Amino acid sequence: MVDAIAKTTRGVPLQALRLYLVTDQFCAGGRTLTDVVAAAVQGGVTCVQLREKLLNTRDFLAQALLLKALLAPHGIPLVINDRIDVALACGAQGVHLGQGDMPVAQARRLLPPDVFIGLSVETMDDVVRSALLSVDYLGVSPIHATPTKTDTQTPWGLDGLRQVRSATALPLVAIGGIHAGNARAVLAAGADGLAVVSALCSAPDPRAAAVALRKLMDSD
Ligand code: TZP
Ligand code: MG
Repeated sequence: MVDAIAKTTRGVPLQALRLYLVTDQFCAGGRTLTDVVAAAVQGGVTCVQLREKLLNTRDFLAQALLLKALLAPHGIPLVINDRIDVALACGAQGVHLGQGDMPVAQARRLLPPDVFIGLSVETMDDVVRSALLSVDYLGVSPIHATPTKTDTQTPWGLDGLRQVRSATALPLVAIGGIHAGNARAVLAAGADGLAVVSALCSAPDPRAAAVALRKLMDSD
């Protein structure tokens, strides 16, 4: 359940994790990420993660700075996937780490205390270990199999998500195969927020897609 004034450990309102856009230049087609994100923000996205696998460091940072300037006036946090150096250089509010990325303890030492950390959990062992880490939310990954990312562990499914929900008090952001057709079921299974790539980045009208998702999510 989401409490509008509930805060994560680093003071991030839970509401900020509610509709969490993860970028993918490939899904954006010929459009710039900045244009896609700007449209999705108009539609009600609450958090944006820059996830960039192809750009060199300089271009990654340039994209991060563009998004930071776009999001800051809306009070929407920018999260950088994996790259602590890029997060520090652009002044991101958050970092998202996978199980193969820099360990949370070392990342925590490098980051200012107010920068929040999200951690992907792919197995129940990951969830159990997260209890000892200084993380602010868990990314439950993937909920459903998705063509957007195929190098994943076995999908959690809704039953798996329910098990994660009962195993931790940390905020849960669900990711993987989430769209307007299943968003409410994922929330009902215990997610505090939904992270999506293709449902927004591939949408012909990312603003309208975000509006539709928010409408579904907020009619709980
Ligand atoms: N991590 C786990 S699944 C995934 C990531 C980045 C991709 C999710 O993409 P989509 O298009 O929302 O299914
Ligand atoms: Mg990663």
